[in-house]
Amino acid sequence: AMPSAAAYEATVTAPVNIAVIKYWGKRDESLILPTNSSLSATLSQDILHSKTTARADPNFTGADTLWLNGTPEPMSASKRLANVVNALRAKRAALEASDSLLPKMSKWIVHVVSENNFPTAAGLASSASGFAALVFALANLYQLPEAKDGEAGAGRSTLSALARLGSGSACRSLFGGFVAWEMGTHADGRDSVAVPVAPASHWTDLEALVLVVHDGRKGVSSTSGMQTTVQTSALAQERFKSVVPQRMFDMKQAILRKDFDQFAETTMMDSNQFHAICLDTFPPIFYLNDVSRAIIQLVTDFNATPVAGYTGKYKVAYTYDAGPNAVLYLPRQFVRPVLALIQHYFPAPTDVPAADYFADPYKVG
Ligand code: 2P0
Repeated sequence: AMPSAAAYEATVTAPVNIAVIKYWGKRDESLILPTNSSLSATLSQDILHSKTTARADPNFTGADTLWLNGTPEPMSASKRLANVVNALRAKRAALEASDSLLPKMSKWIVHVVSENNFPTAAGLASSASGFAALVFALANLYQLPEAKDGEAGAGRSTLSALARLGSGSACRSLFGGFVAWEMGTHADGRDSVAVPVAPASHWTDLEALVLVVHDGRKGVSSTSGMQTTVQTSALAQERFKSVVPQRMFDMKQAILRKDFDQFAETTMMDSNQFHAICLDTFPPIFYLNDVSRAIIQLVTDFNATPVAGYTGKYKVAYTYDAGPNAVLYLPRQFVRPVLALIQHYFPAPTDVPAADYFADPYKVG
């Protein structure tokens, strides 16, 4: 009988990130290289994360398989999924080639189980945390040196480039806190990686609120939507060239200085411009709806209302991704008043349990 070889397994979690400088446009579709740099804040993993277990076993037969929220799918069914797994397997094979004592895990079938601890009905993209968790789980399973690097090490950025092959925004979920995705200049994508700007502990007063306006699937997928934008929008070309570089600089400075006014203004203007280039796309893409726009008006009015003892220009900032749901960033002192305003102007529908309507605020983590 064959001696039974050990199986290996690794379990990790990865966080959700919400961009404050938006990624929208690719210069290379297969390597997922962006037309502009972007920057995000990570939401606390205590509340929102993808949890992924990867297992390699010499006795597994059949195909590499992913159970995503319980549903099995061969990993070869998705080109992006296959690209990510193949890239990590190649890194493991290179390690094995240089050290004959290592188990030949790269030859074994892998099973991956991935779950989000937030309902898809939260209206938050799960591809970012999902691909980040997949890459980190496989890197740990394969005991890659990059996986041993903490968030301050270069290994994490190297892994972020592999998450990028799954979904662009996923590269920003390999870190916590405030994270830049530098677009890079190389054609092979080696410098199109995520880099930490500041850890979450740097700015503990900043909170995020997720306002679910509509929990259905979006009409136009990000991948095809941004393709049409790059092909048809002249305004987008102006954004890539003349607007985003300065905003990346301003945003990093705002975060490092914990300057909420600069952070808020840049965040809101960049959300507006992202939706403007969607409108400038032909045929146009509409992600905001009337409720989204009413929330923008409410935030604008609240910011214009003086609060005794507060000297800042802004008290809350909105941002919207490829859908109608709002994410608000705000200093902790304004969480209660803003939630009270939201409840007043957008009372809970009678068919939604109060606990679902009014969950805890999300910490930026
Ligand atoms: C972002 N979004 O920066 C922007 C803002 C949506 C609006 O990244 O084609 O799902 O997989 O690279 O990452 C959504 O795009 O697109 C996105 P692919 P992805 O968060």
